[in-house]
Amino acid sequence: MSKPGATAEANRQDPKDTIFAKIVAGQIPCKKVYEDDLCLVFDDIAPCAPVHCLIIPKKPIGGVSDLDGEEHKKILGHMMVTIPKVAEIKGIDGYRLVINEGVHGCQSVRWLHIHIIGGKQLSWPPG
Ligand code: D5M
Repeated sequence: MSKPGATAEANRQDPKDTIFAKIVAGQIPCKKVYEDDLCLVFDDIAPCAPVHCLIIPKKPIGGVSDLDGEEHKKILGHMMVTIPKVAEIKGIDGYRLVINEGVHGCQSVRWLHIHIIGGKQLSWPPG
């Protein structure tokens, strides 16, 4: 089943024109969970579990298929080591990380983000 918004048009968007660019710029509000120089974490607007956050880089990166080079390695590594801090803030000790990439991956916002999903017993496979 496809997801509303995960369209070819959305996935052609320049990351700088996405809603997450506006969140990073402080032009629209978010429920902030954590922030530092490289990344921002906020609650997903449409949570699929009791805890559902998004961790995003502050620099515009469209998605996994745009990753390249040392700066991106640093940013992604930093995001990964930030995730346990987010889990601690949210009080969860088990969770799932999801990155949707492109139309077939159901990505709807073309700014790289990792979903952090938890706060309940999750099932597998995700489908
Ligand atoms: O995930 C994109 C996610 O972004 C989706 O779960 C909804 C969420 N979203 C969209 N707009 C907002 C705002 N304004 N605040 C918080 N969360 C938002 P994807 O994997 O691209 O489908």
